[in-house]
Amino acid sequence: MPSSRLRTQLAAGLSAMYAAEVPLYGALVDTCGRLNAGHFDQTPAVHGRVGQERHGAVRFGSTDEVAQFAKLFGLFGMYPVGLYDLRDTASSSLPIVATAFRPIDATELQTNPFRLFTSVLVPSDRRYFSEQLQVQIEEHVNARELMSPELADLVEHATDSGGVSRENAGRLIELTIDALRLDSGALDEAWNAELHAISPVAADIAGARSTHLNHLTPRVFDIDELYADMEAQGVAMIDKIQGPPQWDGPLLLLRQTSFRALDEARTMIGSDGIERQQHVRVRFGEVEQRGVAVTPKGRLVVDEAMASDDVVAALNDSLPSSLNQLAEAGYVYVQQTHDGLEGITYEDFLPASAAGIFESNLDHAGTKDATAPGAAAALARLNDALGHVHDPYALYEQQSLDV
Ligand code: OOG
Ligand code: NI
Repeated sequence: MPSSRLRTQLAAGLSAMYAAEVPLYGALVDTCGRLNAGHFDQTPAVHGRVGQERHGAVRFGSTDEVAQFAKLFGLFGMYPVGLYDLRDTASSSLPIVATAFRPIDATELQTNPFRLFTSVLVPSDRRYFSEQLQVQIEEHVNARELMSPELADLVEHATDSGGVSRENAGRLIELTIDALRLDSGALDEAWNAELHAISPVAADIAGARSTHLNHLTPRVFDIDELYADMEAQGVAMIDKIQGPPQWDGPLLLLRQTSFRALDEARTMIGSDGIERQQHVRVRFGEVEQRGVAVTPKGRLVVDEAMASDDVVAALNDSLPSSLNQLAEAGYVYVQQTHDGLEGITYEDFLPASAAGIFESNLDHAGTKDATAPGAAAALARLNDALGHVHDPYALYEQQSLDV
């Protein structure tokens, strides 16, 4: 089976599963479809791609877990791109580094760009976890199996034989969806409370025996329009849209917003053996508008503008507003198509926005001792565990030459 077909089916299957479990996500997708249909200036090809486009997010407890799932995602034509460190991006406790699994060449991106923002906990970071807690987390994580034996076998078999056979495809997708479905089994109350006090994200990751898809994100043409429409429907959205705002020029990078994580009951078992319901917020829905990929030179200017009081004015003052001029001055990646010069779509994520999305769903900030030593090698360890993490800039560079 071509990996692009598998990826399209996986994205559709995950979306159906998530809509069944988180109905508000289904409503978000419907709203996106309705609003996108009104954008008559877009070509049918663009409508086709944007309409089915999604990203999701999963969180892991160790680099070994990420490496195991990297093999699985590879079967779907999704490879690790970019490294993100969220530990210093927010005032809340986010003991997290991340990468994103996505297609890496222009044709595969055009067929289906489904991506997964993939985080991993850093228990060795002393600003959050004591040595003793690190050992406990590692023991807990190393003792769990995130893949069923059947899924693990299918992955091994497909990896060894150079791909997924037609007869195994359906089962592989089914089992992958199962592995990413929230498990409603009872959790250890004391263990969860200990992790939760430090970081609700750490509890979500290491407090359970499984991982789960925590959101899916459809793409829209106009996120301001979407935001206003959802609010008018009475859906509580987070209070802002993350990322570089609309300015005089073409949209840059990525804008995102989300509805708050659902208040869901989970069963916890106390040390007294008694089961209690506890409220957690771990599943939400997000939406995004994607703009043009910027070069390292462009990124410096955007990041500087984002740090100023009036971001729109800063962008307008520091950048030319036409795509042509932006490309000529080396700020953005473009390609020459038969319709003329086109911006290359940004396919990745933004650490500040990611941290904002994480943070907006926390019920408390957790703790962080800024004076303790951080685990500076965490990004390098993630990179090493995956063998090779692609540099996003090199991929955009390649795309700009491909056409
Ligand atoms: C991931 C949050 C980051 C995005 O779109 O930036 C993310 C998470 O909450 O696990 O998905
Ligand atoms: Ni997201």
